[in-house]
Amino acid sequence: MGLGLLSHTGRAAAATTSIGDGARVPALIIGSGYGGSVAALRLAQAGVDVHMIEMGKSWDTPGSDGKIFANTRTPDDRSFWLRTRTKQPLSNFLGFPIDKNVSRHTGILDAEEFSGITVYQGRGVGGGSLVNGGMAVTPNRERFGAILPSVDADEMYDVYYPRANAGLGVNEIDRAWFDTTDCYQYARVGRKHAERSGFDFVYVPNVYDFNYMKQEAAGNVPRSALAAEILYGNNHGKKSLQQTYLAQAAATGRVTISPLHRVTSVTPAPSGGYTVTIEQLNTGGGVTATKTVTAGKVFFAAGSVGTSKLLVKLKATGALPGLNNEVGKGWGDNGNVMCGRANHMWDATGSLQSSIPTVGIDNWEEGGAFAEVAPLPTGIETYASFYLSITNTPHRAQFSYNAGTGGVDLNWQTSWKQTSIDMAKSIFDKINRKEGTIYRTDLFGFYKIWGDHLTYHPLGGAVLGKATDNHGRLHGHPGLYVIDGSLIPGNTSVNPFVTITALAERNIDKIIDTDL
Ligand code: FAE
Repeated sequence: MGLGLLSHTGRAAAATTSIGDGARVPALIIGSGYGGSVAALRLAQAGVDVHMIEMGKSWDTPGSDGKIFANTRTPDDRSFWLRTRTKQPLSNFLGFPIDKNVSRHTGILDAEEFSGITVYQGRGVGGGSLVNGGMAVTPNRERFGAILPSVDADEMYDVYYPRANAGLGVNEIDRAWFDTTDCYQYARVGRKHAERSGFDFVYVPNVYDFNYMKQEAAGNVPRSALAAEILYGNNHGKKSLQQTYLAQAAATGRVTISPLHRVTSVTPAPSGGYTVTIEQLNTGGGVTATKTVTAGKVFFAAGSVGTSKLLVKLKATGALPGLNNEVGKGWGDNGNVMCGRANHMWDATGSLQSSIPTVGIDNWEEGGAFAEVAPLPTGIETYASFYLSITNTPHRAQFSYNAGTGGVDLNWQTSWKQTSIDMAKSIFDKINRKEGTIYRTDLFGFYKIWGDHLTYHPLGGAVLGKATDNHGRLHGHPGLYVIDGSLIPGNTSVNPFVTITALAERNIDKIIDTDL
């Protein structure tokens, strides 16, 4: 495709394989999201052969409709991880439930349920980058000390945030186009209301290629952001990790990936290194083989929930007895809470909405909330403004092993979301007063205002400087590292993936310098 634009035909072919039983690898990475992809690329560039184990699919083959990914209006078996009924984050529309039956498949979005909270996560080569909104936010420097107090902020802002933004292919929307295009009318209404109430309104960079989006709007290329694609993948335009870090990693010739393989155990090997137990899955979720591999070094990059669950279980069952008591602690939801507002008829938000959010309302200092103006790409005029707020919640939960079920529980409490709701209300109560508008009550159930049952941003569980040293080396077991969102203690004040990527860049630099 010309113009340097992205389409699935330009998707980088990651070197996928099926790891052999009994294989020996110098470095094994569990998971292929942000942390895992950074580690894979930098280790490979340093001359280390890397094998990545990813429980989800490789997402490189079109389905019967000719597309790799389904859109948000017509979810199908590609959309959810091993469910027979969809569990859409917005469960209702005009009060009516919109979930539907699908066949059980290793689909792209996992709605993982713990008591009190549903945690949404991406499944597949590329992890969360497959399903997320692409909002690429570097937190305000003044707030960084509260996020990761033990990390040198100068180094992060001078070296690692710029490196992460470059590696991720972050770009900014053309403001003149934003001001005129139909597909951001909803965001302009959000801007007008925020500014009339005196809030700081910010433009947020993204990894979606805005030049491609302009071409979509002009009718020159197949639509993706303008065809309601986001939560279940983008067929075009989005620079997810397969097009960025993983494409570069594949180009080194040193990185192979085993999709549909799930790590279940890591334990010290008698001959040095670690014995890793891996289940191979079919697309129905069944286990077709169990393999044992030996790895010199193991990087936990299974995401905050995946890494925490593994470490907590491995400590409790004695597979990794040296792990300390910080493992499983410090987990947070980044204060996520959703809501909608009902606008007046003169504030139509448009029937064509880009699924890629690109603006936000910043009331962090005064009210503890940063709200992204999110799309509702239903294809019809809804007169609704929709928001995902990130709030300064103090609540942190802990994972623990449940010997009865053999699973790992999380002690999150539903009532903890009230703090986040109060912080979000610091923005939306004021806007509603000013505009003479009300909250929508039909998006999360029958007469329910707040989407307070979920998070898109799980963080923590193996916190930097607690479960690990200041660079992600797990205490008690040399050669084991954590390199994903579980290092971050529950909150980043903004959307998290740029910080996860930058921190991974910082840590792998140190590890390559000193441990290899
Ligand atoms: P992650 O990307 O989750 O990767 C972990 C990988 O490990 C996954 O591919 C798993 O399938 C795999 N895995 C787990 N357990 C195992 C196992 N036992 N064996 C093998 N593989 C395993 O981790 N963030 C932003 O900054 N901006 C946004 O706009 C944004 N929007 C979002 C929208 C949605 C709907 C969701 C769900 C998330 C969004 N996020 C956003 C959050 C972001 O995607 C998330 O913080 C990162 O993906 C986390 O990166 P990690 O590397 O920690």
